[in-house]
Amino acid sequence: ELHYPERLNCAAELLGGKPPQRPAFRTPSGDVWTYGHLLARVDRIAHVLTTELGVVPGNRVLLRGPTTPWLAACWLAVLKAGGVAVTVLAQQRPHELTTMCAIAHVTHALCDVRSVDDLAKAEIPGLRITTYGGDAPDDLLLRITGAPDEPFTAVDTAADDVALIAFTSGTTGRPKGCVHFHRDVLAIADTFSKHVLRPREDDVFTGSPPLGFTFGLGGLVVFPMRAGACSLLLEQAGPKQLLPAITEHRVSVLFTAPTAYRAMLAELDEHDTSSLRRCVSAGENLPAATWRAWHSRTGLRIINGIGATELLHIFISAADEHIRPGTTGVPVPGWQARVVDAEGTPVPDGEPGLLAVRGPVGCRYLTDPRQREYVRGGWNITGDTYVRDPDGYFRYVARADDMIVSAGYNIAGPEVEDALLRHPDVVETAVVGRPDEARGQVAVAYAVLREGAHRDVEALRAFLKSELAPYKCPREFVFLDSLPRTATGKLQRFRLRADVPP
Ligand code: 3SK
Repeated sequence: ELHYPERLNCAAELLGGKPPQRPAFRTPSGDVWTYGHLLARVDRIAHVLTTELGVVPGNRVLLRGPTTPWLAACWLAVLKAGGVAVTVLAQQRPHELTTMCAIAHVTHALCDVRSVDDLAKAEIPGLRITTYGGDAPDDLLLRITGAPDEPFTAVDTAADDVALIAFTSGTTGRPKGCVHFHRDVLAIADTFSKHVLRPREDDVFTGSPPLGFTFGLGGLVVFPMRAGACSLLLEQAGPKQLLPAITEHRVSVLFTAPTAYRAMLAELDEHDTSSLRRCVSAGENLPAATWRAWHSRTGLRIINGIGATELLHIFISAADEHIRPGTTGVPVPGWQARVVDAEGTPVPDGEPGLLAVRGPVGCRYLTDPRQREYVRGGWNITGDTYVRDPDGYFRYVARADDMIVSAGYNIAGPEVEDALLRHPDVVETAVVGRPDEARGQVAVAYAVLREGAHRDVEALRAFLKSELAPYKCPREFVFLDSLPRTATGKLQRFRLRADVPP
């Protein structure tokens, strides 16, 4: 069990006791922020927040911008000043921002000047927006040059004061604000990172998830800082940028999504990835085919994990020789997991049911009735269908609403996708159910093919029939240039079900 002091400010904790000359953040353009620089800049921002911008403890401060050290410093400064960081994505549009600010009662915003237009268009009464990175006289970075160059004493927050409000739109729309405490921020580092990732001080982290997504906030800021390591923050972090960044900066810890691992395979030979020692995949299910292909090309065993914005980070995973491709792993130390039926009763091993978890972080939606569906009897019901194998490993089946029931057969879309991904021409795929009068539903496969590949439905069908029971083979195949995804990269199956591709 984790024990934290009653009074705890997680930003002060992450910044404290670090050798000032060690690198904390780097950028692709060669900037290096040592822990000493970081602390000094965070303190100056905190001074400006509390003296010039009128932030008082408990105020909710929106943070928005591409992944840069300045965004990370603003996040730390808001927390150190006792504020509540409300993290959103740089891609979110005025309407979405209006909704999120209303839900979270946001009073202030710190926004990268390049992302401010949509925020300025949002209708948020009384919102005080301060930009950073621009050349306006009231830009935050100019203001901090005039701020006192002296330590800022962290606000004496309680371990269970609110530190963070993170939004999840899920894969269906309607945002929910998830409240997290100061102790939760440390708990994700002291569970998944400490026991599964096991970072070292000399590690260099990088990855694709933005800091407005808790997968990125944990993986690229909290975990490296907790370990005193360095994080390379990339504004552009698609597969095309990740590989050269790994080579150039000798990256050792990589956080990205299954589709990026798959996409990087095509260009692996052109890059030196020998510095990598840990590769983490989350955000979506990692197909065994992708795990195996990455392992055979790099010798590295991808650490698969399932996390949720509601629970801040990863709660089921496995490390090193305990990793089993095709499974997510076992509960991370500190977490418990089981598979239950609709009434919350555990189902026998080997049978599919709803994943239920509990641990040091819990789901707390801000005034949303969906809280009652997510937390039942003290367990968080994540909305995923899982099977627990008799040896205690958890295997992903589908999102609970992604099971396809066709002519009485249950078909798990991800299983068919995994089989399709074993075909050398298939780069990405999604298999969903479409209503059908005769069969209830039929399975439809959407696929993105390798450049130049022939769109040969019969060949794909024949391939699938050699891999799966025939009833699992999709009735229809649709070829797309890309699949519809949320801003955090999650597949929007509901759009495919409704036949609304990107
Ligand atoms: O939403 C997710 O899939 C996720 C995965 C890992 C860590 C955090 C999150 C929110």
